[in-house]
Amino acid sequence: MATRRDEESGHSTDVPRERAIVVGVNLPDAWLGGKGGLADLPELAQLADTAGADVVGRIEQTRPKPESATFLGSGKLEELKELVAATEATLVVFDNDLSPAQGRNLEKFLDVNVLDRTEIILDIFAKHASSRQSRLQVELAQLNYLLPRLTRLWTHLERQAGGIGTRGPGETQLETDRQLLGRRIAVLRGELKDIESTRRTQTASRDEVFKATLVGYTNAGKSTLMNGITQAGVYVKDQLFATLDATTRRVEIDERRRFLLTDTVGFIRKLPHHLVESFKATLQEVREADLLVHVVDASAEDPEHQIASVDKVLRELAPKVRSKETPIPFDKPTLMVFNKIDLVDAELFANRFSRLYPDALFVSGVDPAGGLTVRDAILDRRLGGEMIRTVRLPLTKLAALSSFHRTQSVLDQQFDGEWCRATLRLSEIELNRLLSREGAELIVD
Ligand SMILES: Nc1nc2c(ncn2[C@@H]2O[C@H](COP(=O)(O)OP(=O)(O)OP(=O)(O)O)[C@@H](O)[C@H]2O)c(=O)[nH]1
Ligand SMILES: [Mg+2]
Repeated sequence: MATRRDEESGHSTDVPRERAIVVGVNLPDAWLGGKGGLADLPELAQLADTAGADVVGRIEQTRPKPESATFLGSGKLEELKELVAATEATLVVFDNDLSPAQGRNLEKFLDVNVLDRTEIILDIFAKHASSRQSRLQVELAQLNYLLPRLTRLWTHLERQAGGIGTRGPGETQLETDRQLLGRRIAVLRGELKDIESTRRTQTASRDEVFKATLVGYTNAGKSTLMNGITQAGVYVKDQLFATLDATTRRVEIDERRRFLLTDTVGFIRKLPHHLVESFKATLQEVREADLLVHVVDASAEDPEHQIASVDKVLRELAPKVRSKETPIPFDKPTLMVFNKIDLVDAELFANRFSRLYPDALFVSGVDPAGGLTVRDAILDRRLGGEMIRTVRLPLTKLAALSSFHRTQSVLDQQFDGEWCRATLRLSEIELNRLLSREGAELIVD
């Protein structure tokens, strides 16, 4: 059997590659409140490969709804069993999420490990987590996922210890009961909170500086662009979820032309909810950004689908911003960047997408000029489009006006009790920043 050295985690053990069959059930879009839709077997195969399995077979089925006990219908299930035998598969991976009972039934019938989409993504995250923060975040996501599935985990581990899907806290939590798991979850939450508050103290002094944050589908080329713009030396690899930790670097050409750029974890279609929850601290970078730089892989089979998936995750994050930190809902300014343009017919592609996204950039991150184009566009957005607006600001936040005073951009200022009313010359981004971060309110005359 093929072996592979686990370079990312630095472990020197040779991990045998599993042999996987990928299975997808196409369901009507509306099934289970929008959780249906078409399966994406090429992407699932990429996920399986990143997790450490060679894909030896594929099965796809279209159904009006899943079979309740086994997800697949009985005919397809027989076909799958035969394929498992013929290919000597050790693992079956479903693109759909399985209930604990479905997983158990399938494993019993097929006599191999069965994982669903969430489990395989959690496994990749476990494998790639290297910082203390990302390890805690992954463990929290895994425990939240395992809690309702403890019984299944037991039978699963009895069959084969150490395979895909059993990495991480699985082994160490084997003897524990639900209560113990609950306690561990509370400890993890506490530790993550501590890390987050330390990070906040460290970044408080950066508040004056403009923040741009790279977001996008996994493998779109965010880290490549980050390196092109900042020489940060971030890990780049042709695999899914290469980056799990947010990295921030300062870009400074001169005193006015400067900003902070942050590289973040990639998104994916149907990102497991446990991960979004656990990675809140990492995704905080997205909430704090003045400008989102949405990187899209132009060579992807369906770039629009990827854009929609990223927007969906961003929207999931947004309500939390609105309820707590931001009294006024707002859309974050976004710069669309179509990357890997060297892999497609550039003219044809730009023609098609510039109609939908008139301000988008079309670049190649592996070409140094690509990074520079994105850098200059960020600076344009930072400095361009000034307007005059009046805001009401709590007196405790007066410091937020100091940069406007320095650049003679405060046109009028009046005090009224606990509030200051100021008329400012500012960019859209600066306005959003006052509204979202400083508790300012826009006064519409
Ligand atoms: N041909 C080509 N390849 C690119 C380009 N940009 C990035 N790549 C390649 O695409 C792969 C993924 O790049 P990354 O920068 O790691 O992508 P990412 O968005 O950071 O991915 P995650 O961290 O996994 O979410 C790497 O193999 C890069 O070398 C580009 O403009 N052209
Ligand atoms: Mg990356």
